[in-house]
Amino acid sequence: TLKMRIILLVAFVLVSNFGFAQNLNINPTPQQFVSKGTIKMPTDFYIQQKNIDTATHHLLSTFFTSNNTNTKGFSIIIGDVNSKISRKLKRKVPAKAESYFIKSTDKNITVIGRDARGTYYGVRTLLALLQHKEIPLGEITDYPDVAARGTVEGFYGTPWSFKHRIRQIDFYGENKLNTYIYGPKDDAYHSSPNWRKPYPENEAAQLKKLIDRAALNHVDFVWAIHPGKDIKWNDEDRKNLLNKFQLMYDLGVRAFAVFFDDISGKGTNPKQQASLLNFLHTNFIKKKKDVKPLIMCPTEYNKGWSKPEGGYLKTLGKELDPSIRIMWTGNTVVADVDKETMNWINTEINRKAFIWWNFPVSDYVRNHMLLGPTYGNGKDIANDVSGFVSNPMEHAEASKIAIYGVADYSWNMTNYQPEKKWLEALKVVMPESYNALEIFAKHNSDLGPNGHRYRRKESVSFAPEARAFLEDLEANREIKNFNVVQKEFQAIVEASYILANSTDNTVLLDEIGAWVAQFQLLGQSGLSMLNMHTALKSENTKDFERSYHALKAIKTEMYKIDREENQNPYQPGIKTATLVLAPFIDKSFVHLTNAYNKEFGKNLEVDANYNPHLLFTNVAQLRNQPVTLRDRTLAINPPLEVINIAPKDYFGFELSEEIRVTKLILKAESTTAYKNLIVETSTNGTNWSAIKTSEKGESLEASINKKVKYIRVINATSKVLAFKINQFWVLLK
Ligand code: 14T
Repeated sequence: TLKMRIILLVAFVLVSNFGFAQNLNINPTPQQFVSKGTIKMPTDFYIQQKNIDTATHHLLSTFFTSNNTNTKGFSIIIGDVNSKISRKLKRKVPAKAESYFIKSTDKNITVIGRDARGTYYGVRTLLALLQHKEIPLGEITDYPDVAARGTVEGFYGTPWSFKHRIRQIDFYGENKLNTYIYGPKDDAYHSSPNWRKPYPENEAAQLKKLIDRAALNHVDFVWAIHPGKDIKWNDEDRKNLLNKFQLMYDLGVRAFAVFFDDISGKGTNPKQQASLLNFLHTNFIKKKKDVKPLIMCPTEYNKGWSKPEGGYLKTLGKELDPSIRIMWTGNTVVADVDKETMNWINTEINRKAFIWWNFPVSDYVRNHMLLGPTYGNGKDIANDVSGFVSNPMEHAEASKIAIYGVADYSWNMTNYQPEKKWLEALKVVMPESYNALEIFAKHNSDLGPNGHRYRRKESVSFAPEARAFLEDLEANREIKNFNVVQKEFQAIVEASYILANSTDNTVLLDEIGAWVAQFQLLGQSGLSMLNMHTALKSENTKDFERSYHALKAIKTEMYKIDREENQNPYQPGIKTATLVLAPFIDKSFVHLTNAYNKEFGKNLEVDANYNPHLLFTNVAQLRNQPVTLRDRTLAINPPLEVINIAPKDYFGFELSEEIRVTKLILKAESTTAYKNLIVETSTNGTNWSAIKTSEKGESLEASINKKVKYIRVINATSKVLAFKINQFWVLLK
């Protein structure tokens, strides 16, 4: 019957769609495709370009050369909705910005874009279709869910190099990302006081190259300025801003942002901020005609910091020109966003927020590599955001794993599949060694404890194995999954060798090399741990002690890497597999050594190498800050934000027992608070005695030499003190 035939046909189309999607690695995933078989790949093509821009022309020239094109070849027609192309086909192009439609038959392929960028994206997809032995026939109808998609180079730390930025921009073009917001915290000409000055000639020349490269990839190079630290709300600074924008315009910038994050004082006034932005909108953006609407990052850029009583966000929402886009990181500084997040902020600001997603940025956990999948954001917020950009790691190439996912999520949200895209991304960044990279990346995803309390899953498939192993071990049972665990450690060691000697992405290897070395040692230590178990079972003390000492030696080597590589002042060192693998090996090691000591009356040292001391504070902003012990130095991981210390507020340490402390150092961003702070010690947490302090250079110092259980710095005045803590540590005897 006819009904039957329709059902069969529908079923066929669905099934073939599925196969079509699986075989073609098109990132982001097209919204719609109807596939009707394939034809053999032609050798020659006849390209008819109707109305295409420089970028698309350039892109075509990367594939179609004089070697594979001539007028007798297979016809490819490329244009936009204003070109002379069949009206019937043009009607199929979605009425959305950046959309395109492709029809491929056994006679020809037609690519039609809604606008110049849509045509460019259509050609991107076309070139992906031509990567295989056969051309899939059918129709692709495609458009982005989110208008602005990409990254914001907005992290603290070493800005990306020129070479890395070029690679990033090319990558964005390849993955249909259209936005690169340039706002590195450590570019002097982006922030105070030099934002008023032109870039030096050589820097300007490099920026120009990046801007041109962005244009060639249909990426908006959004140049951001961060003037709030010292801006004066007067005509002179308005002129300074206009002047700097004009200089950047002359370099080719056609999209601008103004950041008011991470500032205090006069610059935070929302009325002034709105008035300034409206001024720029009227006197620059509108006048130029070829410049995109402004993007602004508010001072209260997350819900946790917003003070509804102050009306900051509502003022922006009311007063800012409706075209100006407002950035938002979510409920906290580092957060995933969902429908509820969007409903709240969009009501406050009277428009769709532009999401600044603080992942995979690692500037507050610099000893970690964040290589896991992109996940956690709601898949139903496409219509609630005006943009979605990721703030990446200072490791540009390694960040591509996450960015690849961001490209798909922001283009085709409802169909987004985190794990699938993660595996694809690994293949894209390491076309040869991706299997090794997968082993490395799946164990290097979490951030460890941190002040923002943002965590990622890690070692997901191995975690239950580790748990089962430990349960058997501790119950003194036979370990049922010994072989599984052994295989994993073996794979870790082997993957590390493969990565360390891989040649398919040496740029990536430069970034992750120290972590790979650490990972290899960790895997090796796991194998030694397993040997300890085997030797203990067969009562082979010689083997046991060799593996025991080997494991300790490996730990020493890991310690050395941690002390030598990546020595930044914030979170120095190299940490690997900290969520599951490392604690698993440690726990097993302790258990096995104790069991051995007991059984054979030995006294091998069990060194659990963890920090037994605690943070001691009543300051909410500091409560979740990790505390680290390196050698004999006990330190707070300094947060990036300004800390408000109310009268009688304090921060310091509670030691595990009474220990002799010799020295305390506080380094704040400004030294003005020092005279208002008192250093105190106590043995019981109730009775305190003050210690004499002195200012030495930039820091506040106290020499102590006393056995104490508590030590703290306290605000002894009746005023709130506000300062950034750059360093805070005590030296233990
Ligand atoms: F502007 C923002 F939306 C934003 O997130 N700013 C910074 C960003 O540059 C940084 O990379 C990110 C992660 O550390 O978080 C913001 O930085 C902070 C975070 C704080 F908690 C700056 C000050 C803070 F207090």
